[in-house]
Parts: sequence; structure tokens; C-alpha cells
Amino acid sequence: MPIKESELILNPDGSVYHLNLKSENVSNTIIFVGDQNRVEKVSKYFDSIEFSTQKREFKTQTGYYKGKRITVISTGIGPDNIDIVLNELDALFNIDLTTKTPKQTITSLNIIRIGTSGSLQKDIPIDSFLLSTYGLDLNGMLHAYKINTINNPNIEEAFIKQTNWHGHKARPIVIKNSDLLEKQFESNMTYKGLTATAGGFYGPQGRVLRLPVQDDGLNNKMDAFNFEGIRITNLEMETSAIYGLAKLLGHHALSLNAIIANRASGTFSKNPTEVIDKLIKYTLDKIAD
Ligand code: R1P
Repeated sequence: MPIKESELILNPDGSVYHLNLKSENVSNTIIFVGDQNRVEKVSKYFDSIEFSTQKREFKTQTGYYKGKRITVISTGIGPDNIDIVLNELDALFNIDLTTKTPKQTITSLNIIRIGTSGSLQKDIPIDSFLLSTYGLDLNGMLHAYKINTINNPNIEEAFIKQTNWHGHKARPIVIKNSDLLEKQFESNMTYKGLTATAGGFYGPQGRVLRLPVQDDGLNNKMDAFNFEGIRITNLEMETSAIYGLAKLLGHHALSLNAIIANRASGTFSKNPTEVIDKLIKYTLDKIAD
């Protein structure tokens, strides 16, 4: 049965609805950034650019870096956007868009997020690189899918217990990164740890401006969380959604974070642009290696 046109929406030119992309526009090595203005901060290092487009916050450029074809795409902020980006990218490769039927053979993508993030641990300094070993989903988007083949109940149970997680909030989900990409991108420059992904920037990450939060001790409990040596190192808004959907769809994903804030000490980077640029170059060189 073909997928109905209301479920997989295509633009009049045949491109996917939100991303405005056709399969020939995209490499199977894809860098995700949050900020649409960061796309060109990556592609300025390309030797050549063959394709550019933008719709809403989703800006895409495809080009070559040291002979390797790479696509860079901005996802905007948050797990809801990741749902759109992952599903539409996957459709470009793994659904026949003419017959609207899933292909028999799956093409596996390599997805690397270059993000910014705040560290929860005093010993993970501002301006460092952090490679996310796991994504800890605190926002619930992934509960729309059947996740029981990809989650880690032991870590989840420990987290629920150690933080006294409130039953009215979405049940936390823990998803592992791609071992393959971790090996490719790790070095003595990368700290490692579990990255928590919140569904908002203020209350969902424990920031209090005028509104009280449900649990004002949550960040401290997350900071103290330990499961067999696994610590929560940082908090942002996309990693768990990328890890979860990539794994379900058969893709490899890795999240690399430029640490621009230290929530434990309450400090912010003096030069966030510089550390992001360094992480961009680091990532591109690891891809081209
Ligand atoms: C919040 O300011 C945004 O910055 C972080 C968060 O995950 C969130 O998307 O990442 P990016 O810099 O990649 O957008």
C-alpha cells in the first residue's frame, strides 16, 4: 500500500515538504547544526558547493570537503524539529517518492550534530568538546514511536529513582550513540558523557526567570547522577531525538557539543564563536580522514 499523500507530503517539484530537498541534493554524510547561520560557518570550508536551499529554519548546503561529499543542514531548535528533519531525510533515501512505497534495501546515513551545550559538571570546562555517548530524552517526543528495541531501561530506572522523577512528566528514555561514529570522532580532545535533551530552554532545563519550576533541585540531582560510572555531562535540546530516530530508522548518529556554558559554576564562554569554529574544523577533518 502506498503511503498517502497527506502522510508524506511533497512539494509540486517533488521535494519533501519542509526541507525542500530531493534525494540528489543530499549526501549520505550529513552534519546537523541548530542555527541556520551556522550552515555557512561549516560550508565556508568546503572546496565547492553544489547545492543550497532554505525553507523556514531548515537551510541546506551540499558540497565537497577534501574530496568528501557532505551535506550540512540546520535543524532549528528542539526535538520537534528533529522529528521533521530525520523523517524527511530518511524518506529521501529509503522511500520511493514516485510510488510512495518503502524501499527494500535501506541506505544508512551518517549524521553528526555540531551543537552548543551547557555543561552540568564543574570538571568539563567551558570551550571544550563533548562527545555524547548516550542521549537522555526528557522531552517525550520519542514516545510517539515504538522505542522498546532501542532504549536502556536499567539507566532509565536509575535516573528516575535518583532524581525522584515526577510521574506527570514524560518517562525518560536513554539511547546509545553509534559505536562506529564514536570511534571515528573521539580523540584526546573530546570529553564524553551522557547528554540530557530537554524540550525547552528555560523551565525544562531548570532556568528560573519569573516562573517556579516543578523541581528546582533537578539539575543538582542530574549533576550527581551516576549509573555504573555513567554521568550526565550536559544539557541541550536535540541529541536524544537524533539518537532515537536515527537508531529506529537504521542510521548512524553522533552528537558533538561545543561547551559554551558551565551551569555548575554559572559561567558562559567569553568567545563561543571560536570554540564552535574549532569544533566545525575538527569535525570536517575527522569526516575527511
Ligand atoms: C538553545 O539556545 C539552542 O542551542 C543549543 C540547544 O540544543 C538549542 O538548540 O544547540 P544549537 O546551538 O545547536 O542550536
